[in-house]
Amino acid sequence: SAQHLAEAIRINQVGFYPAAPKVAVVVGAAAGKFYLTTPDLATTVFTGELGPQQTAALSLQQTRMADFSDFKGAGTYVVWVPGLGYSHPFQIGSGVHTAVARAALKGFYYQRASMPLPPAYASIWSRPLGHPDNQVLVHPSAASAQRPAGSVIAAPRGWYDAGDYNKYVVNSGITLGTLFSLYEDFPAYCAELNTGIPESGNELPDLLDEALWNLRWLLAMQDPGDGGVYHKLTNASFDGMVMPADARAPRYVVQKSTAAALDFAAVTAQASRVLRKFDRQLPGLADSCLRASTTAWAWARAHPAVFYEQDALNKQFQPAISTGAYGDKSVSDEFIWAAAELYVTTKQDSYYRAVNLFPDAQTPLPSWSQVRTLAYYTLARCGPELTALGRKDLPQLKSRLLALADDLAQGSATRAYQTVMGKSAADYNWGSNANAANQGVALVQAYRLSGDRKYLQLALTNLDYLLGRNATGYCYVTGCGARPPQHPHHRPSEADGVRAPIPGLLVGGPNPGRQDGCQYPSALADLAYDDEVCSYASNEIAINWQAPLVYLASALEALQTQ
Ligand code: 9MR
Repeated sequence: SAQHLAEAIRINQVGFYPAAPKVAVVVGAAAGKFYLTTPDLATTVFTGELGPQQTAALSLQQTRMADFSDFKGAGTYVVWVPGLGYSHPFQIGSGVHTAVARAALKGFYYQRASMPLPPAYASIWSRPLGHPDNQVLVHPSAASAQRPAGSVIAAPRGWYDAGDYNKYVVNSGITLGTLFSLYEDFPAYCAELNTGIPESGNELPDLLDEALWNLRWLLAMQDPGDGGVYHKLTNASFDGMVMPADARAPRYVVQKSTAAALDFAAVTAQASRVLRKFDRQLPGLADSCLRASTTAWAWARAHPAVFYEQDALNKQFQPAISTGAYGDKSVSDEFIWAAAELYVTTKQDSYYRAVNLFPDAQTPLPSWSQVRTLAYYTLARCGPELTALGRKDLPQLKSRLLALADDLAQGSATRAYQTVMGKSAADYNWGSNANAANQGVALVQAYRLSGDRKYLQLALTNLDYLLGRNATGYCYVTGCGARPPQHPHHRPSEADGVRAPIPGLLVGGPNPGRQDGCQYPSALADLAYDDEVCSYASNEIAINWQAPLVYLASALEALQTQ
């Protein structure tokens, strides 16, 4: 029987909690036994029977389950299937995803603009400062009386959005919202999550120090003259594959938009709430955030339909802008999110009444362009502290969030990969891994509301998905597991001369849209993934998929030790 690595055995390459369900999915195996053994194959600790053959709905792979949930012993193991080979090694143990949670949060440090990353914190990925952003030009599309075209503002700090070096307010919104929500949901766990960053020695949790790096940039994106918020801080066109310090194209703030103002208002209201208890360490910041939030909200109410339309903008203004658009012409959800955060922070009913919180029966999975459910998470989380007006809707919020979770979970137990991810091809768009992670977050929310551990197990299936139990067999986080991406679309990883990509970064994932025109190994929904630098549509890292990975891994760690 074969004694070699079998990529056909798909498994979470990091590992399993002792008491949790544990499955591998085996592609193309005959019926028969499987064995859980030590990595040298010398000692068998568990013997099982492969499940019946199934056809995976999207990849059409012929699969069988290897379920070893009954084995609970801590250690390092492989799954061995006679005639096929053995799997990548993985661990069983408590705290098995700690390193993933920490690496994923550290990923944000590597995305920091305007500071050098010294070897003490960035080891072999250290690099000089890039993008000081202390001399940013006001683009003609953003000109105002006080800030005419060509005037100069400072908006340093922030995280690079993704594989590119621009800073986009809309995408920063959901990203910061997700990280602040992690803190609000699991403050004790977050206080212990140490990432070894320059601020690690201070009194704030590293998660909040990291978030502050982006929040302080975000605050500078507001025009103090009118409260409006620039849609993005960007080059006119994308940089080449160079290091941050070598990217010196002029930087602009461009047109204000309603979506940017509302995402800004939501996040700064939430930040004000979270940072309030650190008033001593951060004097005045919680107040500044709330003032920024209310003035951005007022701007959005006065300008409820100013959309960022890059093509239209380029017909009117020079230089033309060709970087990420994050255009969103439907902002009723952004209004709901901002209103909810302002309501919870201020307890003023006027914010609650300003929007229709339940415009239809949907509870949409969050994405950068659809943030309504972030409002539901926050209202549900802060339920007991709400005014009577908000409390009356708590039963509805709970039933909506449980319905979302139940809807996501439907059929997962009988799918070939037994993950919540992959219910239909609709899960696989640009940034499909954001869907997998955000589904996991939604399931954690359902657990928090219901106390039903089945939702935690369902959330775990999507962490298993991201870490290797999927149709491609990749562990989608750089530097994690045995088969992570080697060539993410990420300028520093490509340009730094270090063979290994920067660690802890989640790539976008399978995307049959293949908008980059690269040579994908497959066009099928859950197989359309290309581990090449070229592939910005399937292999780019981005802060809006990084944040729900941090949330999911951290929440599962926090909850399994309780
Ligand atoms: O995540 C974004 C995706 O939903 C869009 O379809 C795509 C094209 O507009 O853009 C993605 O966001 C990218 C952004 O525009 C620029 N920075 C990298 C982002 C991730 O690929």
